[in-house]
Amino acid sequence: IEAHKDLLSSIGVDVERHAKMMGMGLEAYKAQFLGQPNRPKAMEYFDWFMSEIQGQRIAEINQLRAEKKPAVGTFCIFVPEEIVVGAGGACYGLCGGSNATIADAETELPRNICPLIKSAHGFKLQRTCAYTQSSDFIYGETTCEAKKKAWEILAKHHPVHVMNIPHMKREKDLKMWQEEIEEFKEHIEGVIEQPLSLEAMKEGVRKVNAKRSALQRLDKLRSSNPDIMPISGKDCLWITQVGFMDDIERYTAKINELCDELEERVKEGVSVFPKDTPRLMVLGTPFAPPNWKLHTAVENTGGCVINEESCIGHRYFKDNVDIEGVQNDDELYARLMERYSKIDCACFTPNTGRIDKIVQMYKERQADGVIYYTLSFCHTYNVESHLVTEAMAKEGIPCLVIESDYSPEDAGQIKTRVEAFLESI
Ligand code: BJ8
Repeated sequence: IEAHKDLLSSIGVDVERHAKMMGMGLEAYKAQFLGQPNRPKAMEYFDWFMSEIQGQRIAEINQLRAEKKPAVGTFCIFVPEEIVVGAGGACYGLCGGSNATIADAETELPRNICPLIKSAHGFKLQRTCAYTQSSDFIYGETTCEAKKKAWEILAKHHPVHVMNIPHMKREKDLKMWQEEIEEFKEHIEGVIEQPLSLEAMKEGVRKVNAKRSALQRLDKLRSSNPDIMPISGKDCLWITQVGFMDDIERYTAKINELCDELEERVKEGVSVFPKDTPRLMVLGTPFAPPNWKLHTAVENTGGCVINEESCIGHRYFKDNVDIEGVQNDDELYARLMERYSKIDCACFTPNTGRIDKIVQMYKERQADGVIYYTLSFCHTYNVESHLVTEAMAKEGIPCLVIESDYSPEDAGQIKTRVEAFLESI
């Protein structure tokens, strides 16, 4: 970061406060990640990324901007990154996982809303997220009530566009959704000041499909063999988090390198956890970095996380976009809409497909239990937990529900509850 001080200052980052924040983040990373036993060698790259998360990567993004390529910040996996990547730009997740910005956010937002929204808002007020500061605009969406209204306040501080995501998936809703994707493309054309060709967009789809395929490969390797867990759940969570920030081609190559190593580990029977370790799936709201609290609690108390049914997880990479036979822009928008409307966020009603998927994933992975995790005040996931836990009980699947925020105060209590849960399964 020291090497990029001038750049950070030129994009409006509060350099001093930012350095303190990064210092805390690095310490937390060192304490929670580096001491894990027998980590794969390929994790070195992801450790390096942590050290350059607000340094070299920010320089790369700003280099793209200097070349008139778009830099788009998001808080949701509904934003079609294929179009940004097709335009040669970067589409990334913004900071929103830290408790350290919440007090500032509460000067403008109510206390009793989701910590993710408050944290992100606080990062903007403090000017301590170099990704936010580097973005041409933030692309918001109308998924939950709190986000939808918070964009109006965030727009006082940074350019914001909002994508209207429907809450049902009827034909008329999907038609509107497709139009929103087209409008998004027009915004990107506004940044690059030239039309974006069909071929460029298809190239964007190919690159994002390759990234998702690599993550699908990792998901299989970490969870398919009940006796061999070749990598920790916490490392996999971090790897997925990195995917929301890193250069797409470098990242895809690094995931595939890691997967080659994990394949060898599986062949040789190398596991980072003992054979009878309870294997858990985590369901629910996203884990924005540095929110590693739940994974740390599970893996420090004798369990292992084998999958995140989350937007920083399986929901993000489970489906690719099929562009076979696409002849024109409208057909491409339709294929993007088809893919994005498969996302089973709790903002939809009804959302029964999510429950069927959870049961199927649980059986395929031969898991031993699930933890339903929601951020406090996330009404959609909190309410939907009733339907999910009911379905889990019907299937005989052990389930623990945890609601938490970003404060460190409940870490001990979560650990105790996880410990008791692990003993019971
Ligand atoms: S597709 S889960 S990333 S909206 S901000 S809904 S936690 S109260 S992030 Fe999400 Fe897109 Fe859906 Fe996924 Fe709840 Fe908080 Fe709202 Fe949140």
